[in-house]
Amino acid sequence: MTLPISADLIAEHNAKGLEALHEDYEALGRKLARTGIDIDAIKKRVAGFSVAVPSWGAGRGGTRFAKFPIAGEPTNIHEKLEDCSVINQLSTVTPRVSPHFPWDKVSDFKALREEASELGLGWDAVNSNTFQDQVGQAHTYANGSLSSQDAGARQQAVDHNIECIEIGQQLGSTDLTVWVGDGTNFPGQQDFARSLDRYLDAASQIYAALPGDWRMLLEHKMFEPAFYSTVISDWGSSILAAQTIGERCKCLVDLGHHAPNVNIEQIVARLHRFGKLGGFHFNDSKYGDDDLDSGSINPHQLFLVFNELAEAEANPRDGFNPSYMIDQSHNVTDPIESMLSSAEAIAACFAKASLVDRAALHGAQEANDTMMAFQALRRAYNVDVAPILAMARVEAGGAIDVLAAYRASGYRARKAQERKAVGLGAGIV
Ligand SMILES: [Mn+2]
Repeated sequence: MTLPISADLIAEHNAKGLEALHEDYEALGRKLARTGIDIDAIKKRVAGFSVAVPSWGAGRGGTRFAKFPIAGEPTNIHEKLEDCSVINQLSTVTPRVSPHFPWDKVSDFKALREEASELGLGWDAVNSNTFQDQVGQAHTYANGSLSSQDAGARQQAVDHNIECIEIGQQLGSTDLTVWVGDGTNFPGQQDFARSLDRYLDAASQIYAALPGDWRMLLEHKMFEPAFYSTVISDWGSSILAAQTIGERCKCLVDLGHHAPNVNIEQIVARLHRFGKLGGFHFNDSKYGDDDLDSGSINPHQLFLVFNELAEAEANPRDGFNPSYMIDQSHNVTDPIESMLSSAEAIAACFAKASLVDRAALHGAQEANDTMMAFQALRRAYNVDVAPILAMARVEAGGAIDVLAAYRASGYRARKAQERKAVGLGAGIV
């Protein structure tokens, strides 16, 4: 394995903070022990946690209006993998990359799998793209893809998704994530029932091509690019579709794809209750699908989502295997820094949810002791889990302070010398 950041640099960086980290870890350990929590057990749980990064997240995103590239940005999947490797090396919680096709298309996927493996990376869910036309394609998606009235466009979208599955098999993925931008901008533009019928029929054809150990994850989104109606607009449409399509068809929750102020943690619990919780796209949002960095706006919501996940894990019903991924648009930061910071925010909420005294919470719920039920959550949320995360990272070869180590590495400046410049252009994702 040849990793992009030298182990010496990380060790040198860690040497400066190791003594303070041990002090902080031991102090927190004593504090948690007073409430019967073994800090090493929490650290072990944290060490087992991981979240995938999207290949497209390695590049600068944009708004619907513009994109402002930075020097040293990746220009192809090979360079994106290298950047993803940096994120995993320092954070130790992002060992998988989620690719997007045709954006990440190469001629030899076996070689790409090897290349990733050399960088310490595996592959997460494969993402199809039927929300934009590709040069030379026979049918336009201007009026929809899986739900289009045009049978040719529907077939083309089905075929593309099946091709994504075939690519994913070569990479070693076992999930296909399907998000369609299908919808309308005008009342009356399409018939709500018939467009959903067409979607279900086409999606079922994709499902029929799914290998036995694969899952199909349906990602709903309330609006954008369509601003009046969207075919799979909410978790209700998503679970109905997943139930219609088949057992291994599950729902994927992108935190930014809901109406403002929707209780997402309750949606998580509902989806789990019916065996349809497939995965997450983590990001944060203030107004809509803002794709801001995870935990940057509403870290408490992220904690509450992980609290429901901890409940679900403890009570798995028909199984518990959600796929975790970051899905953000990094418009004003170095994407590597954003994903380092986000991975830490996500792991922190996972750790805090692990600290919740479930017996106390459930006891208070049973006794209708509202304040103590709330306090069971609040006590865990208030704990600064940074020493646990840092210790887990150090033990796995990562950095105590991920951002400081990244900046000390001079990685981006080095890439600015090596890589060709990314063009300007409209923003997407
Ligand atoms: Mn998403």
